[in-house]
Amino acid sequence: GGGDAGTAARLTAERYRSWLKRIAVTGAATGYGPLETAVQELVNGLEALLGWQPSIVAETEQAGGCVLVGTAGSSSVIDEVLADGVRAEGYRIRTRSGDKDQPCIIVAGGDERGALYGVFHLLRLLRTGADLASLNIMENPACRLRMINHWDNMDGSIERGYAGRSIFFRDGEVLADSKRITDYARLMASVGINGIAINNVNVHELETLLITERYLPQVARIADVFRAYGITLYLSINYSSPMQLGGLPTADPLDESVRAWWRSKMTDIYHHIPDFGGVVVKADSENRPGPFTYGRDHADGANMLAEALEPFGGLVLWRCFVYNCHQDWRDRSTDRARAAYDHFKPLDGRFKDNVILQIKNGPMDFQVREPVSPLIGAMERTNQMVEFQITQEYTGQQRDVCYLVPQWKGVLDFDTRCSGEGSTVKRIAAGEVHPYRYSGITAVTSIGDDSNWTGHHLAAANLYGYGRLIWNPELSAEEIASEWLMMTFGVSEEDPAGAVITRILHESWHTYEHYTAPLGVGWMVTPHYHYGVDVDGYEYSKWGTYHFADRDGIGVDRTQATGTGYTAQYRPEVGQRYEQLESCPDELLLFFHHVPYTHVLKSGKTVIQHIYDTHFAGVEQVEKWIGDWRQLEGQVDAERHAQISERLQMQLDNARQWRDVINTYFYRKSGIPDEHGRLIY
Ligand code: GCW
Repeated sequence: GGGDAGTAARLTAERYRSWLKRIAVTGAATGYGPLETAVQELVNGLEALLGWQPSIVAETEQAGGCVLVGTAGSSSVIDEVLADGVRAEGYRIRTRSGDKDQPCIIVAGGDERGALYGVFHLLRLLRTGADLASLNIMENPACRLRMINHWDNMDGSIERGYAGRSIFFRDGEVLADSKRITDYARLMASVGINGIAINNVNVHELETLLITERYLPQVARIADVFRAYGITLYLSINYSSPMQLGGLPTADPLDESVRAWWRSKMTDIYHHIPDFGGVVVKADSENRPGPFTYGRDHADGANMLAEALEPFGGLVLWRCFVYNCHQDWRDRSTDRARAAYDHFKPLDGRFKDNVILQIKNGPMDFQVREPVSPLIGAMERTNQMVEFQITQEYTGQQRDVCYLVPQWKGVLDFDTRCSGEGSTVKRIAAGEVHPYRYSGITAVTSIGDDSNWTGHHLAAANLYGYGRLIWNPELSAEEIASEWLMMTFGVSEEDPAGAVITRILHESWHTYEHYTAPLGVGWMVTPHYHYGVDVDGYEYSKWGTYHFADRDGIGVDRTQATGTGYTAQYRPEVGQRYEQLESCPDELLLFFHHVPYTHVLKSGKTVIQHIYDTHFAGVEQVEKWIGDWRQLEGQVDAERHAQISERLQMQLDNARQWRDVINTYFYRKSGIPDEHGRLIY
């Protein structure tokens, strides 16, 4: 920050000028787009970041002070730089010295997408003030499918959206000409996203029509915008479309007329969008239609769509969020956490190879803390991808700060042991553990038409961080935050403002966990909204979401010995760690065990004292952030400073309410006072 920013920017621009005077491009003009986009982005980026327009020259004239952008096979210079290591969508950036006057920077893409990602990397280097003198960077994406799911509805609303209205739809229309969509494509491509499903997995009546002539022409225009940025478009579909659109009496996947209907439907879609990615399907889940109605299973259901998509190279992303949402809370034998594994594991080997099962990171539903889903990696012969949630449904709804990259990293680094030691989720998603034909990672996005995209300015770190992390899961949460900080606020962690923002981000997930549901138990939220506290809101309900707190203890017994047997869904090395009270990590204790309030944690505290301490600490943490943030007035631009202050204040109100309700509730239940005698109501 500070008043020297202008001077600093001028100096940086001066330093870079000699390197970036000209741009040359080499690569077959496929008309497909990303290479052209790469050049355009470089021109725009240089102008925006450094204040000049580079000239575009022919490859032969490049000489010094030039950036050469190209794709594999287009020139000997590019191929030499690419050498052997760069794969599809990867790139290499090298400074080539020894040229006549000045050296040249070469951005060589394994393909067009690679060239585009390479250019965005170069722009990132400029924005973060890197030295260009001896660049030698090679990057390949960790996984093949790097996706985003939107839960946008055609009336413009967004299910679980906290940043305004949809950028794609409004009042039943597709916003095909929106400039916002181009900006969004740029944002997503800049972190390597290559696939986007634009509509909600809950496909309602109007959205069912997206795959009809009424809307396909406009959807195709959105696909054009994304294509230029190397992003493939997908749609969520309604499983009973053959009935709703085709007038058939059934949507039975084994019925020949249904199969024929889908084949012809896919032909229509590909007529409009030749590189359509495929369909996302929420079937037999939370009252959505699916194959169960016809006595068929998920493999029958998915394969029928897969067969229709196969001739076009399309994919079926079949969600595994399948559980009984009409459970009787009196029934202690049913455990929602078990559902995905119980439904899908027996089907391993039955899915066609253009079906990918899309599995939420945890067995329940994007809680602030959950174990990793035991289904991940458990199916050797079935393609899988992991689903995260960027939109902060259960983690503060972009009113409260919650930097989720550390949570996602924990999931990606988790060793499932499904194929011996080292069978981490990131390697499964990369297709390195089982030889999946397709695999990867997707996430429910957090954006809307708010001017800052994500509602809370700091929530943008999650959107950026998601893309960076799934491109390279070896990046640390700190590195990602630091890049984001520099590019968003123009400061490093050493700057006073940068230091505060960094600290808030890094403390935020634990802070949110501290003042909300303790020790992995989850779900003490206001039903339906999922923001704010309601300890028993989901307790006597049909959703399978219980904490079982009584006067003696709390938690869900999911052990094999005395509980629901959920721990047996993990490989024994993993399951045993959770099964035994002694080895179960504190932060997941109540997810796996029902214990008395006096049970002593590994931390040395009793469960009840842990509840009190963390809830007081969580609020204090937010109070501290507010104090620190106030100090930055004048150091961060006024608009962002004010907006973040306002949201921190909302977070404080929320945290206090959680603290007081939770502490009071458990004090009344247990009758055990706080050791430190603090105020409990
Ligand atoms: O978490 C639940 C959400 C629903 C969502 C569902 C899902 C789109 O509360 O809003 O529906 O998950 O993932 O399908």
